[in-house]
Amino acid sequence: MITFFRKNQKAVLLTVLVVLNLSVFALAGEMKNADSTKQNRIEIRDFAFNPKTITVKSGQKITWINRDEEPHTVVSVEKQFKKSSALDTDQEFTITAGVPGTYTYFCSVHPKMTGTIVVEK
Ligand SMILES: [Cu+2]
Repeated sequence: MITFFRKNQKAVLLTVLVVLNLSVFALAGEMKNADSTKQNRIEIRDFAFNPKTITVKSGQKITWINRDEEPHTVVSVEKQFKKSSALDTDQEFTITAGVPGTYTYFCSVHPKMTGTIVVEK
């Protein structure tokens, strides 16, 4: 029995390596999938939009979430999208990116808070 294992040690090792490799590929595939369906999320934290600038494709959704204890809003400077209501803690606001271009926005409660959305085709 021991001899059998010794003889087959290489084969077992190879099998383990192949299985590990497959899992790595599966993981990479999943990560790729996650990327193609990635959500464009902007966190509002410490009186700032994070990321401050985001690039999305036209038709994609963009979601803000307020992580502060203060209410914040999301208002397009040039009214390129509907403005949000005052977002409470952990409340979200979602828009769909429209025509390509650069949209700037701010928080109407704290106008120094600004952000930019770059919409690509
Ligand atoms: Cu604010």
